[in-house]
Amino acid sequence: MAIRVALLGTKFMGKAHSQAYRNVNMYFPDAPQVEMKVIVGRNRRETKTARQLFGWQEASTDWRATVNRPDIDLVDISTPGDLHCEMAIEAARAGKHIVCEKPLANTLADAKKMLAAVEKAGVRHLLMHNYRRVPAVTLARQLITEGRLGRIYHFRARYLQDWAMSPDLHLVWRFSAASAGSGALGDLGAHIIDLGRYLCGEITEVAARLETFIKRRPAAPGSRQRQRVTVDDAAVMLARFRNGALGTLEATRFARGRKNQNTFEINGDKGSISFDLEHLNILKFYSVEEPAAVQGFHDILCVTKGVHPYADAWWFDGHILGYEHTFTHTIYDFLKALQSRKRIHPDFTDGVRNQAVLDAAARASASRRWVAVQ
Ligand code: SOE
Repeated sequence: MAIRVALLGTKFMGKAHSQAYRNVNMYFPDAPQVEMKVIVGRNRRETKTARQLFGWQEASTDWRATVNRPDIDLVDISTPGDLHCEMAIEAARAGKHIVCEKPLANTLADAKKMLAAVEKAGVRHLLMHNYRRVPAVTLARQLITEGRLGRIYHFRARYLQDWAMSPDLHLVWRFSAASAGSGALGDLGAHIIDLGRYLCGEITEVAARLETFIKRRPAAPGSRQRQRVTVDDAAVMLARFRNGALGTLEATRFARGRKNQNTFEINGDKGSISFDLEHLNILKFYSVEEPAAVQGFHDILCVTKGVHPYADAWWFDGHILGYEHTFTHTIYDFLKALQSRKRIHPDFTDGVRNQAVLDAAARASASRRWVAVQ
């Protein structure tokens, strides 16, 4: 039987998730089919347009009624962070499986409540960190798990954007702690924290510095009234992993020219890997196991069928993939996990752990000390 989905959210992430459900139906016939039942937004007209464009059967402005409908199996929360907790708790109580955008919540306390709710209800839960399912990143994890890098010493990650640099940009929800929880830290830092945990294991301690470069912004587009920005524009972190590795993580909305650059390098005693989202089909790999004469970072083009993760579903060998495929892969794995009842990663447990690192980073910045991750 098809899995009947309700999507809460009509904006950027709503669009990405909608496309993922459509793609799974089209390209992954081994997954349970999805029925795209209802899309929910705040604004009636925008939601109707999104319904039509994204391919949903119905549009609604009442998320609570939708979540409680008996003909919905899975609730996808793609809204700003301040709604995640209430929506997830309601969906769990109604017995629905849940997909939730990152970061899981705006506070560690809310993230824990969400985890408790899904565990109590016995429903399945996925936290959408799409970058785990870039094939090159999945391959990176395989190489590390196989011991090809040996003991890991360094995780060095940067997530850079520049959209917030104009002081004339008004106070959108992403600049408000009440709606977004934090700024670059939770929006971008959460991704590289998640990648760090996925690839190198748990983070036990952090030192950090958050900075808000533009402290007041127009209250509305073109307004002369300025209101306080209550989140960070940039966050830099030092981290220590449980396995002894050291991490440096930088997340900023103030890297002029960088639109969405998400990169990491990992160094181990037997090899290194390096990834850059702007060249997402490639994983760079260096191995001391190669003959000395040919040692060097080389490019692995991660789109070979039968070899690379997810390649079988798409095109001929070497026909490259993009940003949107990462959401499709994540939703595909979740649907397969629902079918097989296997655990999916990242789930709300990962969400709580990621949130604990975000929380520790904020406390470390405020106290100017190293802080243990709770
Ligand atoms: C905006 O900064 C944003 O869309 C994030 O919210 C996403 O999580 C990130 O992957 C791309 O940038």
